[in-house]
Amino acid sequence: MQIILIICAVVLVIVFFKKIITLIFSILRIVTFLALLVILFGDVTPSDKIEPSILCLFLIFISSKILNWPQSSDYKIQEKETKPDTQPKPPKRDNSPSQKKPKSPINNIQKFQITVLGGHGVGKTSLLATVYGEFERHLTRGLQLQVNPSYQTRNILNDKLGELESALDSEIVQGINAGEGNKRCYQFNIGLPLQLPAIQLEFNDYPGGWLKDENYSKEVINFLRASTAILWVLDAAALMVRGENEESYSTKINQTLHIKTILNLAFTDLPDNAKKVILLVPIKCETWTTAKKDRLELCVHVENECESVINLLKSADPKGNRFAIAIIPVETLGGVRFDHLQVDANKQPQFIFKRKDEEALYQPRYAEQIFAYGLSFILQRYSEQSNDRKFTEALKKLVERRNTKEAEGFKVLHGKF
Ligand SMILES: Nc1nc2c(ncn2[C@@H]2O[C@H](COP(=O)(O)OP(=O)(O)O)[C@@H](O)[C@H]2O)c(=O)[nH]1
Ligand SMILES: [Mg+2]
Repeated sequence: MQIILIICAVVLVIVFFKKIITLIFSILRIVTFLALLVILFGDVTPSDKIEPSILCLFLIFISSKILNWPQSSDYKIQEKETKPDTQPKPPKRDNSPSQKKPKSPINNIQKFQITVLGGHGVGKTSLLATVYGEFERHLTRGLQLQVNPSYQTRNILNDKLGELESALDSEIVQGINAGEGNKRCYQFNIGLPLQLPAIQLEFNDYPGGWLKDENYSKEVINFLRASTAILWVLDAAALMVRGENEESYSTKINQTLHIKTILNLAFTDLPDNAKKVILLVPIKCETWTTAKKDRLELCVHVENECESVINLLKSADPKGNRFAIAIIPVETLGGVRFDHLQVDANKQPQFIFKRKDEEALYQPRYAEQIFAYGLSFILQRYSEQSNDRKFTEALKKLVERRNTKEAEGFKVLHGKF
């Protein structure tokens, strides 16, 4: 009993001690301030004013620091929770009343997952960087939409954009390479201008190696099942160019068999309410987007390469209410052309690209179509799920900006966009 009383007394003294310290410093600040006024405006010779004034200012500064300390740290915590560009933390599973925090506006953000698939070095990261760069450059104009990448996403994609811009300076040699070993995750927050973001896009860019490995492929399959959009990136040169004996290197470079296996597993027995947009994106296609004949041929190659997956989705959704599939060719460099195919010492193919001519520039084309087709699909899902029509205007504009010309290589293969 005595011990409890002693503990209570100690706690009370600590609490009071804090209060008393605060009180003493408040009084000190007021007294010093009054003293400063007297020194400055009182009957004191100017040379005698300097030292006492400095002492008073120092005391005011110290007492303010001590008194303001708790408020400034509180402010920092609040700033962290409401800053629009920060990423929301995953929701905690613990729902006990003591753990519940007031709902911050950023918690209302709706997440959409996007999977980026393709073989090593086909250009997945280049595509994302170009889409991001084009959005920053052109699309925000008049679109009533604000797109903010997370800090890390901005850094990685800006670095990649720098790499792409200087890629034209020398001959580009592309073959079968080891590629990256890690998955990359990119996040963008989307909202109306000057408002808190309403949507978070989470892109997972999977390295080609994950598609072959059974342990890793499970994660890819789960992410694919939960994804609203899938970007299937294909190397156009590997689709269009044949070797000396007419052999195609597409299966090897585009890793078509592994991707098809994974997509078939992921898309089997999807829930009835699952809606997805699948964009088949041939890149490195500058050489085949000038002549109409080449564009149509590229489309045919893409359709043939992805046929089994397209058919699976079509048979699961004959009316096209749930799945939308389109071919969207993107030129992430623009100023280069395919020159020739060679074989290295290990008999592996190498595709050589060169600058179109001396004046040719880094000039990406059609990257904005990924937004026109993909983001508009996601905004529609957002409106349906949240019953919120705030993006109607942006959606209208995105739909207007879609390129629907088959003669330019764009083709809707299934469903409604
Ligand atoms: N010819 C050509 N090469 C490109 C194009 N876009 C990217 N590349 C090159 O493709 C290579 C691999 O790109 P990257 O995005 O890292 O591939 P990832 O492994 O699929 O992410 C780089 O050397 C790029 O310079 C393009 O539009 N045309
Ligand atoms: Mg990459």
